[in-house]
Amino acid sequence: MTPDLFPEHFEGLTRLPGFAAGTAMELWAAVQNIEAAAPFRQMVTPWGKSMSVGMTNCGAAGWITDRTGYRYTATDPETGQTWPAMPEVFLKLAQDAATHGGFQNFTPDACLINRYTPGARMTLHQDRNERDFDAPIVSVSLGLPATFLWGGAARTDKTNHILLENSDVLVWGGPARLYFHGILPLKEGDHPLTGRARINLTFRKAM
Ligand code: MD6
Ligand code: FE
Repeated sequence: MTPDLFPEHFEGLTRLPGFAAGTAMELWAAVQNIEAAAPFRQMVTPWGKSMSVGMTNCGAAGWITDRTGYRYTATDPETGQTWPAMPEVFLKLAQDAATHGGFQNFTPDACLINRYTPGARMTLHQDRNERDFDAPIVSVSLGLPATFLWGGAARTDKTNHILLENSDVLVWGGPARLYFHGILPLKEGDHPLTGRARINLTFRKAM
């Protein structure tokens, strides 16, 4: 299989269609290993709402939310253990993608893993809990397709819709690092790799 590697460029955002096609099965197997040690859970926002997306992490730091706020932690509050190590296949893919997106020497220390089942969504938000906004974010989609909303610097800015399919990768940084974005409610479906789910890996330099 030859993925079409024609990048699409938006302001501060590069979409690499099919960039993870060669490693998708290995990535999915690694997600299942991580899940066995650090299960997906629906975290609670500081406003007391349970998120529709299931989340876990791997790497030295993991993103969490609870009633006291959003932050990165070294340990999983559910298990008291450190987050599972970032698999080599994750790290290499993230670094290769960052290079393709124009960011050399990306050294992610955190990977947030999101699991969407039909109906789950992510409302417009900014990623602003990382220490270093010069580093990009690399985002990998596996399984069911989703519509990514890509806005601007203000929450009320008009949003573009970008389709994210299995093995698509986004590299995001520079002027758009703090732009608002989200995911529309996932449509019903059954994917050969992941079943009734979409998985998103977002790699960040958090600490
Ligand atoms: C998702 N992604 O694709 C949610 N954030 O499921 C994000 O929130 C995101 O894809 C920052 C950079 C890339 C992303
Ligand atoms: Fe985000």
